[in-house]
Amino acid sequence: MNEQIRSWVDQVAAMTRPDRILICDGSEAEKDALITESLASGELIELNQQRMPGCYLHRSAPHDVARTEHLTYVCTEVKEDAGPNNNWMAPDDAIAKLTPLFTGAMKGRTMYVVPFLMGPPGSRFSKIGVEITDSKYVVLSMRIMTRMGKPALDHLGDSNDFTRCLHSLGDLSPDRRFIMHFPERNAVWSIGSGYGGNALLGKKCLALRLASFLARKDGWMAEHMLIIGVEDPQKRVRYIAGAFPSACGKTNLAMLLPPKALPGWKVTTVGDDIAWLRPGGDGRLWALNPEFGFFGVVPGTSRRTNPTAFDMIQRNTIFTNVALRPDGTPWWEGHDDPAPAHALDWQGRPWTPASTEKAAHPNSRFTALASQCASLSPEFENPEGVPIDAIIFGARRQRRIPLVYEARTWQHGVFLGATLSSETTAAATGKVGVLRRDPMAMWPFCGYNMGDYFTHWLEMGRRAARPPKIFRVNWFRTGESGRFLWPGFGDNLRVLNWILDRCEGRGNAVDTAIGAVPTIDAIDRTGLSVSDADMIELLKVDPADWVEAVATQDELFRMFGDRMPKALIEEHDDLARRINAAITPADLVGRDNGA
Ligand code: OXD
Ligand code: MN
Repeated sequence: MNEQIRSWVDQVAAMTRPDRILICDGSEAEKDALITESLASGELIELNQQRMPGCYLHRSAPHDVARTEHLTYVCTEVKEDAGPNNNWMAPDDAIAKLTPLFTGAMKGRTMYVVPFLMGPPGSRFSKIGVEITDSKYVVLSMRIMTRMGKPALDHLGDSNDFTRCLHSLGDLSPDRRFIMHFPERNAVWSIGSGYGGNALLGKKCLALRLASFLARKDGWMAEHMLIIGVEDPQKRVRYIAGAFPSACGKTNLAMLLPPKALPGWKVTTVGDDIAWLRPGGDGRLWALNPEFGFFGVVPGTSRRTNPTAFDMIQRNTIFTNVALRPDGTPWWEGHDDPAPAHALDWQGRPWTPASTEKAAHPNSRFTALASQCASLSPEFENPEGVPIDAIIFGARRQRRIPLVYEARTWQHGVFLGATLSSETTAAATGKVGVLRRDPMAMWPFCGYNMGDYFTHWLEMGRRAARPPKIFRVNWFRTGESGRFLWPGFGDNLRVLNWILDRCEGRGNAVDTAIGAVPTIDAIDRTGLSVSDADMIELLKVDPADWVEAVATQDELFRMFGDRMPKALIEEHDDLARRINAAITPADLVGRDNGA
């Protein structure tokens, strides 16, 4: 055992005072024992093993169902380094606040030591973490989401270069819940929550918040992005990375099944949530997915919407907060099967279709191994990653934002990412459906001042001689009656194809104030019943509608004061000029410019 790990384990044990310490090796025997104990304690409920072998249900505490951003801190020595995008506490104050909460927290419990590897084994880009936790659910989930145990220890050797991730369920009270990041000390302390994003510390905490901090220092990028390969009928594969806020369909896009009307096309999945990107010797950006599994939103997952994910979660899957049918299989809103006449809801209470509450929690989740995903890319384990042709920024927007448009330059693309905003979802606690700014979909995950982050993005474009082209997409634009204008899901491939055409100097577009928008016939609609009128609406750029958007962008940029790069302020001023030039006074009469 690595001596540094051992001495840290001793220190933590002296504080948390567990009854037992188990160093996890990631073996099958260890998994079986953890499952047996979890079934006995009620932390897991066995699902129907004939129909869904290796599948279990976990019910969380009712108030511990999503990320709690207001209890999440970035603890840098200097407050400004965390920025207005993060809650901040001085590192020593944070340790002083959490030490009493951790003291004796593991009495009567087992302390599990979980070494884990983020990234492919043997990759010079991979990172090691060690999570100490008192939750069996966390251990079993880490076993799916990361390369746990031996591969991590082999990669680490006797080095001290690992992230110290300390987690305890504590008493699960939101009053004593904190998720504290110490980027300068390469550590995370999380207490009071068993929820994935708060408790599986390899994911949002290490692979995004701490990694983004490190990436800026070392000249790479840690992003909240999916990575997909798009294979054309000639079998040529090009890669796209896409940033979307939580619960905006990244997993569906990552596993896109092409429509029948586009034979010979195929999408392969490299990742659905996190991308680490680096400039390669060829001047391109290369991306890898540091995770080993998928932690996806369950409601809405069906054979119709995402058959690949649906098949993937029929075995060896942990479900959290879904409903349970009498035959021992799970159910959720948006399942292909109709609502059962009787079930237990996500809290284990009797439920019928007449119930006013949802059967599954809207942020109920599945945790499944990437290796079970039929569309997994053959490059998934490639230690160098894959070369990225295009970056897309997407969000959930009913109005204003066209189906797709293209940035004029890298700098303009960074501006499009920086001004991303989305209607909120159930992935974080708080009101759902409210518009909020979410630059690069990283607002909750950027481990340092976002003004510096924007500067870093600009710098990365300068460093890569052949950076990807950048696009904005919006699958969620609605018409007058609130009807979605675009079918989404597999048909999004049609938009990706236009994007890839543009990367090669093909594909028709018109220049508008906001960027290059496809002409009405530029996106292939073969076999699709989207009318010309709907297409016009989907691609419409109404300058008058953009006036308010420009004003609120200004508010965002001001938040960062002198940390805000001038180049993006210039982009903003340029947009304002272009909008004003395109507008006629009549456009502004009698308009409702809300959200
Ligand atoms: C996630 C999230 O779970 O973004 O991926 O919240
Ligand atoms: Mn995410």
